[in-house]
Amino acid sequence: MKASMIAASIPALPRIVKKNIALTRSAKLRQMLLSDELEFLMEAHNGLSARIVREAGFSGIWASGLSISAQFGVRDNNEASWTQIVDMLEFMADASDLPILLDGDTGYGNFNNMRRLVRKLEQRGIAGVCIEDKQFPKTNSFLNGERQPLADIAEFAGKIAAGKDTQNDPTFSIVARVEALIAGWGMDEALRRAEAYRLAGADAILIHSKLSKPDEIVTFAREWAGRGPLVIVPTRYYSTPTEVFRAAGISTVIWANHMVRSATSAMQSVAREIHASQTLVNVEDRIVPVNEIFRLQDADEYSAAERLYLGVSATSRSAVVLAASRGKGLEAVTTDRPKVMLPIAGKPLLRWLIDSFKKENINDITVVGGYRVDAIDPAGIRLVVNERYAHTSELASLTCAVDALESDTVISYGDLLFRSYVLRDLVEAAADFSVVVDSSPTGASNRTVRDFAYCSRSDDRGLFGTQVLLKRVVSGSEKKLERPQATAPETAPQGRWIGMLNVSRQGLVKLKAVLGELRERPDFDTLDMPALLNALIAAGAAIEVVYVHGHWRGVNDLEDFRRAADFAHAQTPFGAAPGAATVGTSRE
Ligand code: SPV
Ligand code: MG
Repeated sequence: MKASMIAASIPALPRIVKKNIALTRSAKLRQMLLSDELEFLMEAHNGLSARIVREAGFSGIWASGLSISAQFGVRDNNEASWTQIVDMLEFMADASDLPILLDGDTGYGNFNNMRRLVRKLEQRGIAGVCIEDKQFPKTNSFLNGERQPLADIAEFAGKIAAGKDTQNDPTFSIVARVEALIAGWGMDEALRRAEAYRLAGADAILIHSKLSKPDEIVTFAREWAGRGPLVIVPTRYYSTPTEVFRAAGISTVIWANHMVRSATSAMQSVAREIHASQTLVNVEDRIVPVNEIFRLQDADEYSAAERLYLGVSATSRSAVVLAASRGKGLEAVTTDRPKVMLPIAGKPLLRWLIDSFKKENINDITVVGGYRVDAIDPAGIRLVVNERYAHTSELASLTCAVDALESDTVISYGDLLFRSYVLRDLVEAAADFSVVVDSSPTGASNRTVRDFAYCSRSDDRGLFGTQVLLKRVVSGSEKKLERPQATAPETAPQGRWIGMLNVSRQGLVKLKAVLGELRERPDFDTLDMPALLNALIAAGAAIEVVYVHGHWRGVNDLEDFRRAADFAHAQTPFGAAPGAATVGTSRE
């Protein structure tokens, strides 16, 4: 019977007209095959390319056998096992919610292998499989296609029927690929096979051609006369206007290998360039930044989940350490290093601070260096530089670090030593802003007095849980210049701000805004951390006070430096430091 006569006896195919309803992936692929519009499947070969295809706007993915083999570095001859292919499909299905049509070669064996394949594909959310009527193991159709033996029609029809009988989801699609034109068997054979496969239950026919013109495809489509959806792969007749496919009544076009080919040409030129020039500088601006890879991997979702399941204090904290200054009063010992690299009881001041952060599980640590930044040991930190350190103050340094911050953050002077609980109590404070204030008598445990803290209540150490707010901080230099305003509690301050501020993720938004406003001021380069705290308070921020009573040290002059060693020894485990005899001899 001629194909056109069969067509006349077949009722019109049902059309799924409703779009935008929540469909499974299989239903979406079936809808694409049956829709009146010309649809497109784009090749992908791994999770990353599947994500890129989705973001480009495609509605479905062709999991190309050629491309998946190629990205494994093997030939398109069933050298990769079918389970390796299915493993890759799992990554693709996870990375993209698009329907995926697997290029299932010959079904990887006989009807029985086909049944198992269909079960495994359904389990992994794959929308359909295309099988071709060649013999296992196959060879790519464009490699000596005419020499490749075709499958027996009845055997192949049985394989299709076995697949259809196996699928659980009625919308899972099996596309039968006719290789008769590739193998040089002619149009009649192609039509005969397509019809047999349709009758065996195939949901669509893929008619393949290796000519550079679409003639065979157009003829086939005319003879086929709408008996079922037709799928084509115009790799060879690529210059054909897409309108020709529409006019021919094609259902779906597969762009079959263009992701792996474009990736290959990009990789070849970048590899060549880096090899020849022995530098990255020529390619950096011509390839995606690493952050784009993070975005495609959905790194933000991981961070959000981390906050949810590990708790905000677990790994999502950052710290910024202001360490740009040489240290006034310490010139004699800082010719070759900044203050933070002064050795205290055998290790640099900065390392004491970093170790304290790490103990609190704060691992994302940015240190802002300036003076002799080359002498700062960068191990375990992100080092940024305030190039204008000689002419600027603390807020200019903070600005160098703050834009990159997104999680809860401790901002700290670089010259602090403290007992562990001081940092722990600070990060455990629930407020958006919290500061550590030392309520011990001014000057008692620190010779150099700087940031006076005026608070809503003085430290009543018997009253745990009472919230105390910071009202104003007056820094040493500021105190000389201006008196606390009339609204601030007069007379004695309630303590001293030790130089540590904790800011929540939400608080960070406000801090960035206030810092942005301060940057507009002509005197910005002279502003210090107390100026920021006062500006935050003026902008309505509630800054909670965490009182301590001693138990910390700042290093501001040679005498502080000398005494710091005693304090540090007292923080060292028993038996670990020979000089630990000073434990308990002072208030620290
Ligand atoms: C594939 O993409 O692996 C295909 C299409 O099967 S083709 O390479 O044109 O045969
Ligand atoms: Mg293939």
